Amino acid sequence: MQKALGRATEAVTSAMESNKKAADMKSEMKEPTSKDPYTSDFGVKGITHDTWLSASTGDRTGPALLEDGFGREKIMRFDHERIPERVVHARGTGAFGTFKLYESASDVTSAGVLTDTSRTTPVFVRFSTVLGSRGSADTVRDVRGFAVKFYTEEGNWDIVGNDIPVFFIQDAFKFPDVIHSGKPEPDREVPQAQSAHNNFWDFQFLHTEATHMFMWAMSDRGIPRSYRMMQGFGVNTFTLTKNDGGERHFVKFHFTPTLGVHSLVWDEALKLAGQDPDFHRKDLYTAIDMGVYPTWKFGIQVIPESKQDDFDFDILDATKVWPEELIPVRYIGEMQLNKNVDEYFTQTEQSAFCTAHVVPGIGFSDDPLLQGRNFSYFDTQLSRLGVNWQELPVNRPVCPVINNNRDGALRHTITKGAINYWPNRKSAIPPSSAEQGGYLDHPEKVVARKQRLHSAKFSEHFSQAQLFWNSMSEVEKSHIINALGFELDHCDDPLVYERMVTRLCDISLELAQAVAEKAGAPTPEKTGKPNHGKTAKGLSQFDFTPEAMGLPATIASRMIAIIIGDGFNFAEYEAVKGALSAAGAFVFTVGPKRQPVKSSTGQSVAPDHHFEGMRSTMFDSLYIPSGEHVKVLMKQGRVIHWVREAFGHCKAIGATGEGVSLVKMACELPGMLFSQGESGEVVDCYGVVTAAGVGRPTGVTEALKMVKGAK
Ligand code: HDE
Repeated sequence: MQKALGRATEAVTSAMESNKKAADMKSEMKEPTSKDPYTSDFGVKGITHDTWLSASTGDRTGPALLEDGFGREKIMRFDHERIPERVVHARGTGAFGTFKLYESASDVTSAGVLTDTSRTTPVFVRFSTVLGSRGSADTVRDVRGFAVKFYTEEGNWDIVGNDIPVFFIQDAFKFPDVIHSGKPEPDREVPQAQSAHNNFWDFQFLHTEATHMFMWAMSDRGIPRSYRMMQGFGVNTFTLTKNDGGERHFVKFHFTPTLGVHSLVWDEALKLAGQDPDFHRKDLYTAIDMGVYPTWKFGIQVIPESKQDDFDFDILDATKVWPEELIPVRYIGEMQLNKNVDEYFTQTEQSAFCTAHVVPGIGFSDDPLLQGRNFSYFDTQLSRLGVNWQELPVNRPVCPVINNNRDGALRHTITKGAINYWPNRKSAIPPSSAEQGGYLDHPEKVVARKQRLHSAKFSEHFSQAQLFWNSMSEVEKSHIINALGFELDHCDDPLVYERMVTRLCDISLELAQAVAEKAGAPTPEKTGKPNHGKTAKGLSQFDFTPEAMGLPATIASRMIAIIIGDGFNFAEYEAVKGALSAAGAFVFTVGPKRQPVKSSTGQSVAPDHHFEGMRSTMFDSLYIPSGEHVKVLMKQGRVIHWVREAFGHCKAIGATGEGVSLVKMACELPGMLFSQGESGEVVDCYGVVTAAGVGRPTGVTEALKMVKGAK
C-alpha cells in the first residue's frame, strides 16, 4: 500500500524538528549505513554473518565449537529478545505528536500544559485492544485503549484512557476478575481476542455494574473504522487544582476526532481480522506517513467540589458518564499525531503509562477504580520493563530528572557524586516548594472509618444503560441487537445466554426480545427494570460526524479502489483518480494482475493490487470506469464479489458507462433502482441519485425505501 502512495515522510519530519521530545529521542538514535562495518555487541569487527566456527576437516563443515563467541552471542541474545507482553492491552500501536492549547483553563487549574496557550507540548499516544495477545488482530470487537503521554515542561502527564467513556467495574479490586472472564478460557485457551464466550457473559450477568459498559462494547464503538476515527476518554474522575488555594474541581477528559467517529460493520471487521490483521496499525501509519495528520479536539468537563453531590449518580463512579446536558464539554485544545515511530520495540512496545503520573495542577479523586490503577501501572512496569523503566527513551521526561535513584537492573544514567540520600551534608537535591513549581497535594479533609464500601448511588446499575440504548439511532440499535446475537450464539451454556436475555430486560424489552430470538432463549414477556425513556446527547456516534460537529466533511485519507481490466477507459480513469487524489483520498488501482493492463486507447497502467491480493473490505469506496473491460470483469466471480460485498457494507460505489452495468448486475436486489444518466454519470449505490441530489440512507433497508420514494 505504502509503495503505491509514495511516502511523504521527508516533508513530514520537519514538523517535528522543533519538538523537544523528537530532539531528545534523536540523541539515542543510530542508523547504520552500508559503510558501517558489522561488529559484535562488544564492538569487535566480525568477519561473518553466516557461518559458525567449526572443527572442519578440509573443505567440509565439522562439529560446531562452543568457543565461537560471535555465534554464541548472536543466538543467546536472540533467545532473550522477548519481554513479557502487557497483561491487558497487549496489542497496540503508537505515534508521536503535539498538543496545543487554544483556551486557557486557568480558572480551574495551575497546570502549565492547560493554561499556557503559547506552548506546544510533545505527546506519545498508544492505541490498543484490551483482550487479545500481542499478535492478535486489530479489528476484533473490543474496547480500544487510548493512552496519551504528555511530555510537559513540569514532567510527564499520562492520560491512560479508552475509546469508551465508562468501565465494566467500579472498584479496582475486581479488575483481575473482569479480565480473567474476558481472556481465553483457561482449560483450552480459547477464544483469542473475543468476548464471545461463556465466561465473559457469565461474568457480565452476575456483575450488574458492567451493564452500561457492555452496551457500549456491543455498539459500533467496539469496532472502530480507524484509531483516527474514535474518541478517547480519561474515564476516571481526576481533579484540577490551583496553587492559590481556589476551589478544587472534578474533571473528565475527552478527545474527539476531527475526522468524526466512524465504525466498521461487523461483517467487515470479521473478515478484516483474517484478511489484514494489521488493518488499524497500517491505517494509522499510512495516514501519518502521507501527511494527513489525525487530530483530536481536547475537552474537559468540570464540576466544582461544592457541587459534587448534586447529581443522581456518584461522580466518582466510573460506570457512569456525566451527561453533556448537565455538564457540557469545554473544548480547550487540540492534539495532532504527526510522526511515526522509528522503531516499534523501543518506542511503542517499551512505552509505559501510569495513571499516577500527573503534573502540578492536576490531581486524583477518590474514584475507587482510579485509586487502584494508581498502584497497578507502576507495579506492572516493574515486571515488564524493570525498575529503570522511566529512563527508557520513550518514557523519560523532557524536563530534567534529578533524584537519588541509582542502581537497579539496566540503569542507564551515570550519576556523578557521592550523594544518594536526603538529607545530606551538602544539601544536594533539595525538594521544591509550590512556588518553585513543586507538586502540591490538595489538603483534602478526610474523616473516615476504615471499611469496604461505596456510596449508595454506586448500587444503581441500569439507568445509564437505558440512557445509552434510548439515545441510539435505529441503525445503531439494530447493530447492538446483532452484536449481542452474535456473542450469545458463541455461548453454548444455556444458563449463560438465557440469563443474559433476562438482564437485557432491565434495559429494554424490545432489545431483550430481539436478542432472545437470535440467542435461542425463551422470549421474555415482561420488562425488568422499567425504562425511564430519557435520552442524552454525545452517546450516539451520529453526534460526532464532522457535519454534526460543524467541521468540514472530508474524504482525505479514505481508501478508494479503482477497478480496471484490459480495455478500460483511460480518460475517465485519470480524471476520477486525479479528482479523488486532489481531495486527499488514497487511491489504488486494482486489476486482474499486477502486470500492466492496457486501456482502450493503448495506455498501460500497472495496478497496485490484483483482485485476489486485496479485498473490498480494505477500501472505503470503489469506482469502475467505463470500457470494454467490463464484459470480462462481469464474468469473474471475484470481481462480482468485490462489488457486491462493498455494496453490502453500505459503501459508496461510483461507476460510469458500462461500469454501471457491472454494479447493477452485482448488486441488483428486488425493488432496488440504480440511476444512470444519459451520459452515464456516477451511481451512488447506497445512496440514490434523484433530481434532488444524492440521498444518504444508513443501510440497505432505508435505501430501498428511498428508491421507492424516488420513483
Ligand atoms: Fe488499565 N492496565 N487497568 N485500564 N489500561 C494496563 O498497564 C488496570 C483501566 C488502560 O498502551 C496495564 O502498562 C487496573 C481503565 C490502557 O501501554 C495494567 C484497572 C482504563 C492500557 C492495568 C484498569 C484502562 C492499560 C497493563 C482497574 C481506561 C494500555 C499494561 C482498576 C480508562 C496502556 C500496563 C498502554 C494497561 C491495570 C482499568 C486503560 C495491568 C488495575 C478503567 C489504555 O497495569
